[in-house]
Amino acid sequence: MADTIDGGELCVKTLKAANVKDIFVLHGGHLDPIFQACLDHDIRLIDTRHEVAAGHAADAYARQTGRISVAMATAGPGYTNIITAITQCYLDCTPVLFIIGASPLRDAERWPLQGGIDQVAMAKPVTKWAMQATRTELIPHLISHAIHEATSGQPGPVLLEIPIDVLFNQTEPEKAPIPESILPVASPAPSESTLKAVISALTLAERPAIICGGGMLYAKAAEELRQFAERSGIPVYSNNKGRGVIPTDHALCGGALTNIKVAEATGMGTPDVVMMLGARFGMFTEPGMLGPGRIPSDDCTIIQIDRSSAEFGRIRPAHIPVVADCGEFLIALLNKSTDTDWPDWSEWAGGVHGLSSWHKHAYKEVVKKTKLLHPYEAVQHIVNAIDEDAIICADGGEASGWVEMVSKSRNPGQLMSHGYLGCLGIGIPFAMGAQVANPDKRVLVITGDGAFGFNVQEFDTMVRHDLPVVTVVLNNKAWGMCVHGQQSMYGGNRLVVTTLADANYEKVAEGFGAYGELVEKAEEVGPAIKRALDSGLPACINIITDLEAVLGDTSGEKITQAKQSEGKIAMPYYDNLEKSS
Ligand SMILES: Cc1ncc(C[n+]2csc(CCOP(=O)(O)OP(=O)(O)O)c2C)c(N)n1
Repeated sequence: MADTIDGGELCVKTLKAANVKDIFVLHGGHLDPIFQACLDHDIRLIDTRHEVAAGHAADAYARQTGRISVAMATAGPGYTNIITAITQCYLDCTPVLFIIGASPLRDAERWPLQGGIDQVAMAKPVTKWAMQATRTELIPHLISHAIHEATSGQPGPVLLEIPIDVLFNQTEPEKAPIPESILPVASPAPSESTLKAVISALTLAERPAIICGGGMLYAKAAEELRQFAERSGIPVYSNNKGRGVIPTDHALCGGALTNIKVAEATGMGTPDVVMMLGARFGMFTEPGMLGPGRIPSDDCTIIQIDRSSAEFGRIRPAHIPVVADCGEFLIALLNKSTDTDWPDWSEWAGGVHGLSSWHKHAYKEVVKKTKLLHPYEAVQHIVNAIDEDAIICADGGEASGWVEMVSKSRNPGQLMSHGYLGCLGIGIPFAMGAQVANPDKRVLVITGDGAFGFNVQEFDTMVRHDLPVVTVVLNNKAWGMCVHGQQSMYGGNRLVVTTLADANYEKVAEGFGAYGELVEKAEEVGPAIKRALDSGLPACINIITDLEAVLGDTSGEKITQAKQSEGKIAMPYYDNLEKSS
């Protein structure tokens, strides 16, 4: 009989062709042929204690490496558990291949174990592409197609469901050719005329700005961006995903998008021409949780560079829409602008950078007034105790806000935080993915105590896989952002389902074999972080912080406005409602 190959081996050999080295999984017998083949083909399996953690870790791994990343979950509950992670990849445009087990094709409509649901249909609204493998020999083709879908155009998650009978089945190798390599699709570059229009619009500006988003993370063009910013003198803002494309202490770094509102409030004015590099308009630019008013203002000229035309005209008109990869665009722009005579914007750019650390002055006195440690001060001590290249994963309601404000970034991907899903629990899994992708870097999680609870079981994964991530809990014994929201909306005596227990989280971590410490005083934070890093183990530092400390952005101001105005109704997180007459 001729040699045969099973679906698992086909799967793994195809993933090798795409240079996949690590896969995040939680076991299910439906997928065993894949796991067995990984043993033979030198692919590392990082097995987690909850499927959502495998999915989030794969998400972080893709953000860190800029390459396709892979997560697997078994049929039925394994799949339903991982859907949150798929959804986050979808909203944040992360290229992850999810391979999902399924009950036998043969047993459709017979109520088989972990079956009876249309998994592909469930995936369609939250993936770029979702498909079922109906024949074993189709597996290599479907995987390479899936990877191209995930990584080309606007990146995003893809899902391949492989029913157990299709995976265990065997075929002759010549019926299922495996591609030699699966190379990234060439990225689109801008045309000459577009570049001319971009340069001309920028040179006419009085207060130009560049806004970077996730597109810059995958473009791997931080160096080109820095060169262009320095050559033109245009300051650079970025959202969470684009952070670090220019170092936070660079004289042209404007920091977070919310700083545009700070510039407006100080009378400095806001940008009149912005160049959006792989950044979208949406919750980070529109009125709502981040305060009233739009970023940038309505009369601003918008140059928008994105790999997908679907973003143009969404919410805001793009005056110069450019379908291009941000890296290709910046290279072409640098070449085209060697002789450009850029106006002198140094006063504006200096002001923009100066305001990026507004919080240092704003919180200097505030931190002295809380009875317990203020989270702003706690994060300052953490940041001062770690090396400049450490990766920080922020999680929690207000906790992540403090981290975004205080932490410094020298490189893209150095801070990973919440995106459009606003999903608590990402911190620890993100850190696991980042640590696997960067074995030589130190990785920390800074999280609220509420968010910490979602994936605390992953200390087991970190211990087993030697991932020395340091997790710091900012423990205010509450769902802090929710408490503060209820206080503003309903008054302090109307708190409901928003408080938490006084738990020894460091002891939970110790129970898994990790290093743990409890910290209550400011001066203890730095030394405790250093001891945790030196332990070489996964670690948990439980810092007691003051619930009285409220993050400036929390809806208070907006709610007060609504309360004072007849025609408005306040809602948390979104713009106020207009009362219907
Ligand atoms: C998975 C998920 N569940 C619920 C929420 C709603 N939510 C947003 S912020 C928040 C409180 C977070 O509390 P914690 O993590 O302790 O951070 P803190 O605000 O106290 O800093 C909650 C419950 C969410 N965003 N995600």
